[in-house]
Amino acid sequence: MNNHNLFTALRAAFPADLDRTAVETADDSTPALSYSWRDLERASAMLANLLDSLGLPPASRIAVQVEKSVEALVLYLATLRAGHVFLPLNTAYQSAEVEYFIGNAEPAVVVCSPSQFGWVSKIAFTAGTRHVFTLSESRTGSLLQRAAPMSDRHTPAVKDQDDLAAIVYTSGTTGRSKGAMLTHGNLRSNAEVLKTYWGWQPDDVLIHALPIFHVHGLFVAIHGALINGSKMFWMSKFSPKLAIRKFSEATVFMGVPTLYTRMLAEPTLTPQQAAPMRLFVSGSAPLLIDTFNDWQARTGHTILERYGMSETAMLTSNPCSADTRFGGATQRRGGTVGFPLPGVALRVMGDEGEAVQPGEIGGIQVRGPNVFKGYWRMPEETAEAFTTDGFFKTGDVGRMDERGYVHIVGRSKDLIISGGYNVYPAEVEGFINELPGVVESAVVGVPHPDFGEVGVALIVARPGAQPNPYQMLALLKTRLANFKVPKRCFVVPELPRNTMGKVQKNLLREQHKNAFT
Ligand code: MLC
Ligand code: AMP
Repeated sequence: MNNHNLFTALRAAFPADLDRTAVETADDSTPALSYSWRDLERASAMLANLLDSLGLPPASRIAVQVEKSVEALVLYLATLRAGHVFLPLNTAYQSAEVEYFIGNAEPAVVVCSPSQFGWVSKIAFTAGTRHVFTLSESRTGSLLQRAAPMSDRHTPAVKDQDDLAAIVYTSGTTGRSKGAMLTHGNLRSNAEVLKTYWGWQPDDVLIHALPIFHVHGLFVAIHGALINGSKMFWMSKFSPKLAIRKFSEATVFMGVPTLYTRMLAEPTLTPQQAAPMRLFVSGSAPLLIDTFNDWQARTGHTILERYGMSETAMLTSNPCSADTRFGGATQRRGGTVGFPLPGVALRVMGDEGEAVQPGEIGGIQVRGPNVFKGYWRMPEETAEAFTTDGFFKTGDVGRMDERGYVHIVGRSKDLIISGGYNVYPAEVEGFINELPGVVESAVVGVPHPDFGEVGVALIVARPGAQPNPYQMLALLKTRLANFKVPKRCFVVPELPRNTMGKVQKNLLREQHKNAFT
């Protein structure tokens, strides 16, 4: 029987010489550590054996909220290998957020940082999780201790294409997060398409600078390197100076636009320094045309912008080399996210569900082997997200030009993308409205030179109350992931509303558009 376990596809791409370096850490403050392909093979077997020894039901959720480390990468591989479902959680999430995810996903195992064990384990045990392990960025904690005596041989669990590999939570417009269920087939097909479309070379080396709890760092970057048997430089935290230094030993870089703007601020970014590099990829948020042009001028390289989502992995990409489907187009165009990837059907639809004329703006819908299976335990939300003919409604608004390039022009979903992280105003407003002295609030996204876009909060106070904006933001930081906390807060007499009583967020965005520029 054919095993569709994603791990087996990644493992099959490991180089024949397992003693070569697979991952080398790259951090300013600590000496580099080197992990061979054999290390990844053996360590993932040991962790998979540990998971097997727990006697978990098949496809148990393994929730992981840990700092970035190579061991965390190995835990991801081990989860796939043992046939369970990886559930990554942003380390910025606070207790209310973690409580929701654990309550909703009911993981059999939770792995957290040793410093967070107290509150995370309390939440997990209350929700019925039987096993809570710890893992620190410096390789300490109960997870590795428990795995140490385990065998370093393990036969990967047999999986079907349609079996779940991961659940990635995305916030919803109503404020309730939804777990996007991604299958082994979704992730494998996307990794294989990108390997060809981005022309991965046998000697490519990736600078891995992104967090590994979201699609970009976890799937696009890790799968891209592993399925090509490529070495990774592993930065636990992005440092623009160090990334630029590493250009001399690498060939591929992937980042959100903020990473590019931060590197552009470094005088060491020169054409000579960037010369060894082959490919710079940007995604997760709109890349400003100025950043695209400045990067070309400063390095001689043209950034390849692509577009994706947690629910779908990658959907479109600018070409890396000739795309025969589009007349042999090779040009990477700024301000576009390129062509639908091979195998991805993409259409632009009007409000009444009709296809718009070429070049016209509408809602982007997609279908393909990469599109997720649905939202975890949310059949109604899942049904609403798909059309009757099986296309997923992305919530992004765009157009396809006459040459076939897709342009994202906005979003129908009320979403702020800040430094590549998604912030749903409804969720933040819910937390603000519970603060003392607040009647109601509105959160809007405004331009920001570093994060691209950030939230600004407008608060209406209760009669007689005088909420202090700084205290409000400080309080929010104790309850919400810090990247979701608005960067500014203003107390206003009232919120502008239209005749239907709906808050006119476009007016608020206009009023505050220069708050940071
Ligand atoms: C950090 N802060 C942010 C923030 N990141 N605020 C808003 N938006 C963000 N993205 C806060 C910090 O909490 C801190 O707040 C202050 O800003 C300054 O922090 P910093 O030290 O400058 O930030 P840093 O730790 O350097 O992080 C910035 C960053 C990081 C850009 C490196 O945000 C990052 O790695 N972003 C990548 C996100 C990503 O991987 N997205 C992919 C999603 S997948 P304070 O108040 O405590 O000082 C997806 C699908 C697809 O979208 O298509 O790929
Ligand atoms: P997430 O839910 O974190 O997976 O975020 C997915 C969303 O990020 C998409 O629906 C888009 O709105 C946005 N996105 C991803 N890539 C791009 C891009 N290159 N340009 C504009 N928006 C993007």
